[in-house]
Amino acid sequence: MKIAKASVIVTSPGRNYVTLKVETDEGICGLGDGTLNGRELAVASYLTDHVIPCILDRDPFQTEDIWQYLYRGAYWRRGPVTMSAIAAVDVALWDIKGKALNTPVYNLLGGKSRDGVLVYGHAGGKDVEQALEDVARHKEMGFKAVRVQSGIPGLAATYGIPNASGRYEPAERGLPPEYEWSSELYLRHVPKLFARAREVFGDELHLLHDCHHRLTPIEAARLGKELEPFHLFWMEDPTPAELQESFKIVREHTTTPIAAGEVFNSIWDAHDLIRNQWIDYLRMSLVHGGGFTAMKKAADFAALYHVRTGFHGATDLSPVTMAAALHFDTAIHNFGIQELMPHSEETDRVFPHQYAFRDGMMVPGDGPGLGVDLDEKLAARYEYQRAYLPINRKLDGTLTDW
Ligand code: CS2
Ligand code: MG
Repeated sequence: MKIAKASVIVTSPGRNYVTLKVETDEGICGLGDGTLNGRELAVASYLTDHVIPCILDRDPFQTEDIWQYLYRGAYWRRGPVTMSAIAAVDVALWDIKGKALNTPVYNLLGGKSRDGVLVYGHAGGKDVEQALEDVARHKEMGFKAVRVQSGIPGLAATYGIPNASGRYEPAERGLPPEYEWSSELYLRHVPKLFARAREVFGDELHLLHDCHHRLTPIEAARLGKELEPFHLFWMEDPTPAELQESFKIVREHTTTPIAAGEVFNSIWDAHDLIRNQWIDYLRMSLVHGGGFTAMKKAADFAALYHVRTGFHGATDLSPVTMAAALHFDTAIHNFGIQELMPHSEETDRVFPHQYAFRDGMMVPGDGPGLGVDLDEKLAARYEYQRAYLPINRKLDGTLTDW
């Protein structure tokens, strides 16, 4: 079997997605996601102009060799654009393998290790009580794990809080909006949020929180320590991770579990974090981490150090990545949890899929390949729309981490 054709489809059913469709000479099609939020067209061009010409006529079963060819062969290694493009190819080829062998992708990754994948949903509100109402709504829907974010008294708007439409979307159309930030106000507020959450919901519900890379290591250490009585499932991205050793400071002060990695694109971004056991959960995703071929190795490496996976699953990762993640989560031994931010109905219509949510868990479906499709006619109706993540400034105007 040979790769006969490959094309990139950019569509915007509510938000932008970049999808690679690979077709073989035997008529089998595979899909891969190459969406990089706010930088989508760079990946589309990388694929169309530089990658597709190099993969035509190759054997789609040779995922290891093709991965190495695109990674080592390019000379310029790593980076989110490169790795998202490699992931799109890799995931599409695994989809083809599954379809050619008439088996779900999880069977190619080791088979089922569990019946369902534990997922966490996003609860948010402009203040504590509104956030708790949203937690209650998630509990009613069946969620066993919920991430909780709330507005901070004294700050006009902050990360993860639903907008006027009632949804929180990571990216807004037009140029980047600006949010304001104060670590002081945030640190004062968050322990109160979780104290109330435990008071109202008791001990059983898993609670998570995302700090979104905004604290210094010692501030993160303080927060982790103050959250200890509320037994969080994890505290995410407590501090930026370029300097991996800063996690040592956080780790040495607190037993609150730590998750990091949604912005990583290579295992080298997490090498020290893992081998020093400074984190508990690796958030790298299949789309930004280079696909199944790379992430299987990353997960196996993490397993040696008791680190489990907790893949990124915000709406800017397309249903193709969600399907791929669920196959991966079903198969690997050191799975921890999967993020689930449901896509809009428009997006789900463009990407019909087999995966489903049942009683706080997700299942990938048992059809061949990934079990996700792309309705190209419908996709063509939604043109690309420029959109960006917000940027963040301290109260004195200094640009800070988003
Ligand atoms: C977030 C995301 O889901 C998460 O944990 O941090 O909302 C993130 O900001 C976006 O996916 C970035 O594209
Ligand atoms: Mg996050």
